[in-house]
Amino acid sequence: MDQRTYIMIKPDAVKRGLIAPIIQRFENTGLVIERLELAVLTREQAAANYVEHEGKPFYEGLIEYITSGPVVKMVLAGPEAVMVCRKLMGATNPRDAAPGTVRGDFGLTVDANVVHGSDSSESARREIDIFFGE
Ligand code: IDP
Ligand code: MG
Repeated sequence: MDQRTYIMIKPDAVKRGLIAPIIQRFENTGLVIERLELAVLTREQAAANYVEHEGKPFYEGLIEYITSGPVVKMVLAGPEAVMVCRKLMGATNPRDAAPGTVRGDFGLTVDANVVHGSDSSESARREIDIFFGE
């Protein structure tokens, strides 16, 4: 059965001109892009997306960073979409991410790690509502 996931190309990657090669990686999986939009996140959207990290040392920097410029918001759909995308993204810290993954190939630091992707089907529903709800 098809599953949906929320994927976001973060501001560092947009600024570096990496939108096309990153979208290519996701398209290569066979998943279907259902929604696609360039936008600057509001602070409210950023806080809602990262609510689980509130209070952590990196939280303020994360909110500042993710609202610092345009991102590409996407909904991808297909079999095991959440797991397929998390595998493709690689580890949170690009230094630990395997070559061939998006973070491994395009990222360098944990605070600017190129992409966001939902970590479960539940998170995906919540995040799609935050970013594409009315
Ligand atoms: P994920 O993006 O792989 O799901 P999470 O642990 O959910 O990783 O963290 C969310 C985001 O917060 C990461 O993508 C990264 O940008 C940032 N982050 C996580 N841990 C750190 C840290 O130790 N220092 C700075 N930023 C961090
Ligand atoms: Mg996460």
